[in-house]
Amino acid sequence: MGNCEQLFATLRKISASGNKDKNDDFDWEYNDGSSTVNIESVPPYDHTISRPDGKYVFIDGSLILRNQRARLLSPWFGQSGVACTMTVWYYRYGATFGRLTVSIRDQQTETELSTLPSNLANYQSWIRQDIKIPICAKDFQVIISAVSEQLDPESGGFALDDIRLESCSYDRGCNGGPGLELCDSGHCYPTLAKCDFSKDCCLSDTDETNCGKYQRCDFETSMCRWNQMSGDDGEWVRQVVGDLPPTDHTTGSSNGNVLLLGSSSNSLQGNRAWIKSYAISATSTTDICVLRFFVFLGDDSSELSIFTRTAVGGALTEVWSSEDVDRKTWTRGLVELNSDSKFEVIIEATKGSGSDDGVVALDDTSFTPNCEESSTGLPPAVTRSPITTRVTPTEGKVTTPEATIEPINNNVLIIVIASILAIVLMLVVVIVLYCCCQRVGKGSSGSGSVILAGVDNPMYGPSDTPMTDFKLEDADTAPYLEPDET
Ligand SMILES: [Ca+2]
Ligand SMILES: [Ca+2]
Ligand SMILES: [Ca+2]
Ligand SMILES: [Ca+2]
Repeated sequence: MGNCEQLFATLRKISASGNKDKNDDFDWEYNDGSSTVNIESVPPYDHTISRPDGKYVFIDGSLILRNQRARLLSPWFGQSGVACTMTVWYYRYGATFGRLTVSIRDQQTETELSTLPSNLANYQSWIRQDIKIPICAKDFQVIISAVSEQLDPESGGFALDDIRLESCSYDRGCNGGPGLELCDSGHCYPTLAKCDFSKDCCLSDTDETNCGKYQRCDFETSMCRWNQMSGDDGEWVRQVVGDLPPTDHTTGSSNGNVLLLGSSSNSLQGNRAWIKSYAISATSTTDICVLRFFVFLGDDSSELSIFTRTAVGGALTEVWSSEDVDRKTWTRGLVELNSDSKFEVIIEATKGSGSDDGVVALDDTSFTPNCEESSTGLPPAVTRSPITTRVTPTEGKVTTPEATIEPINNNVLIIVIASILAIVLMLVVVIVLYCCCQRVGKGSSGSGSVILAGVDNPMYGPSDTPMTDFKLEDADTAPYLEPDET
């Protein structure tokens, strides 16, 4: 049960004593940098020192039949930690050979971890590939296999160099300290990793037990304390994962549930959806409130942003954005939340460009115990100030969840006032027209109907004078009556 890094040091530079599998079909060959290897287009230099006399291993496709395989074995390891990664440099040369895979095996099973890319772009150059070793792997061996897919043996294949494992040790005997907690196994883990739905203790579940004080949601049966909001372009949907992401974070299975935006065909690029948290009490400087979560972004234009606000409809402050997050993988996010007054957290997903690839998925949110629920909700915004301040000053994006509600009310008010004014104006016009008609009707005594042609109203007939009590009419009567009387 030794230190992974020490054990793997034996493979840091490929040596002639590299482990060969006795049960495979052919062997990785060792190029010790001498000029005895005489195969066309075999790597002309190694990766370690970039020199013709550098050392590496390779396979010679001209000697290998279809479906035959060569396996390079690591030593056996006792216990990996939670962040163990294997790095390998590989080189494709000559005729297209087949597949290069990395697997892990214990005493019972062998599991393929990765098939290394064989596209044209990485032909005849040294390419780095990182492979994550399953967390807390125990009594295991790593295997790199080349499998022939050639119809006929041809010169060509793969070369390997500089295989190493990083961050693989699982040190015991930690005494804790500021920002550290102790696993039952004697290992230490960061305090901020407690109850975050991510295993940080091997040999026990110390860090993921006794989580009652944490406000957590794995989205398996409900949205917990998260609420949908209006004023955005749609809703997050709690659902079982599909093509993307292929597994949720909680269970790591295709049956797990996540909160998703963008899987349906009616979700368009740039569409946004918001959820908000419960109201959280003002924070103190000593006991910070932290939100942990896991996000899966489908393509480069999918986005997740996190804001806080201290009033309903009030200004939003961006506290986290996904600009540097890797795509198509579950990524852990962590944001410290500080506020002098009670606040809510708003999580915004923005659909990316790909119809299927542009998804945004959220899983396993957890607030630390200092994110205490406020006994009352947020007050409404006193004045409208739809200005978003960003932690990163490089962009000036303005996002105002629910801020659109009040402008809509203002618009309604404007429409109502405008309607009333229009009706009053129409009444005035009708009255003025009516007065003119009355005048003309009386004045011309027979020709008034000509002026009001098109207005079908017998009241304006030549002999009809029912409106004599109308003051304005009275005042104007004399001049118009004059012609008739003369
Ligand atoms: Ca080398
Ligand atoms: Ca954890
Ligand atoms: Ca919504
Ligand atoms: Ca889940």
